[in-house]
Amino acid sequence: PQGTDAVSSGKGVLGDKKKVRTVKNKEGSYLLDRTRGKGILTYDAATKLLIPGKLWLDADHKFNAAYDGAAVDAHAYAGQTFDYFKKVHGRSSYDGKGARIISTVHYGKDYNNAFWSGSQMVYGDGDGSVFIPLSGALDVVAHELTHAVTQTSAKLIYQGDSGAINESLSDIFGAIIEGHYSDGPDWQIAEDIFTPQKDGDALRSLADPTLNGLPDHYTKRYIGTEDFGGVHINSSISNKAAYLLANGGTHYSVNVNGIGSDKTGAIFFRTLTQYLTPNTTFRQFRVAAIQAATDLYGASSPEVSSVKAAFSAIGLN
Ligand code: ASN
Ligand code: ZN
Ligand code: CA
Repeated sequence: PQGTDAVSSGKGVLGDKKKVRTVKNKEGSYLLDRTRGKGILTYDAATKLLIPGKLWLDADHKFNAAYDGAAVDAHAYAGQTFDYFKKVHGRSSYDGKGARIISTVHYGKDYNNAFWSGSQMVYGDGDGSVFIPLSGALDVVAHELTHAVTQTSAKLIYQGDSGAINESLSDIFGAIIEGHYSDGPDWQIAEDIFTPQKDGDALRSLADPTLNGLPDHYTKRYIGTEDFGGVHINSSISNKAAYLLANGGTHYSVNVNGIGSDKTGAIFFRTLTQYLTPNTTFRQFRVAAIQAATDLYGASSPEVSSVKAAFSAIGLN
C-alpha cells in the first residue's frame, strides 16, 4: 500500500499494551513496518488454511480488539527478533540481506501449531486448551524465524541428526532472544501460550528436557521414523548442552562451568552461520561449536573448555 510510516498502539494476545510500526492512509493502518530491512509484513488468514491471506488492515488505526492480538504480537515480536539478530550478531534479517519478513496469523481453526513455511511464518490460534494464539510468545516467534536463518545459512536438512540440530538451534535462539528482552532466558519454550489453565509448564524445557519426556543425553536418542526421525525429540539433547553452557551444572557426573547466555548465543550463532552444513551430525556439531568458540575466545580459553564439557555432559566426546 501507499501511505505514511506511523506507529500505532495495540494489545497483544495476553492483553499487554504495545506499539506497532504501520503504514497509514485513508483506508486505515496496515501492519507493514518499513523501518527494518526490506520490511516486516503481517497478514490475516481469517481462519482459512491459505497463506499469506490479506495484509492486515485496521480501519480505525488502533489494534486493541481481541482479534488483533495475534497480529500485534506476530508483528512486534518479528521486529524484536530482527533487532536481536541485527544488533547482537550483525545479521540484517534472516538472510543477512534484509529479506522481507512475512507472517500470517489466524491460520486455520483451532490450529495448535506455528511454522516456517520455507518463505514465511504461520501461526494458528490454538484450540484455547492446549494453546492460545501462538504468536503471543516471543520464544515461539524467535524459534520460527531462526528456522529462516538456518535455511539461509547452514541449510540443515530437516531429518535425523541435522534436523534435530536445526530444531535445537531454533529452541536455543528462541530462549536466548526472549531472555534478551527480559532478565535472561527462562530456558522453556512456549510457556506463555501453552495450556492456559495450567501454570508452570511449557512445551519444552531446555533446562530439563525430561519434564516433557524428552532425551537429555545422546545415549537416549530416538532412532525411529516419527517426526522426521525425531527432530523435535533429539533436539533436546543439544538443548541441554546449550543450557549447561550458559548456566553451568553437573549432568550425569560431568561438571560444566557456565559462561552466560550472551556468550552462548555468540558461540551458537557463529557455529550455525560459519560451520554447520546440510548434513551435520551431532558429533560434527560438537566439533563445530568448539571451533566457533576457539575463533571467538581462543583455544585455551575457559569458554572452549565449557563448550567441550557441555557436549561431554550430553554424551558427546
Ligand atoms: N512448530 C513446529 C516447528 O517450528 C512446526 C513444525 O514442526 N514444522 O518446528
Ligand atoms: Zn521448529
Ligand atoms: Ca520461554
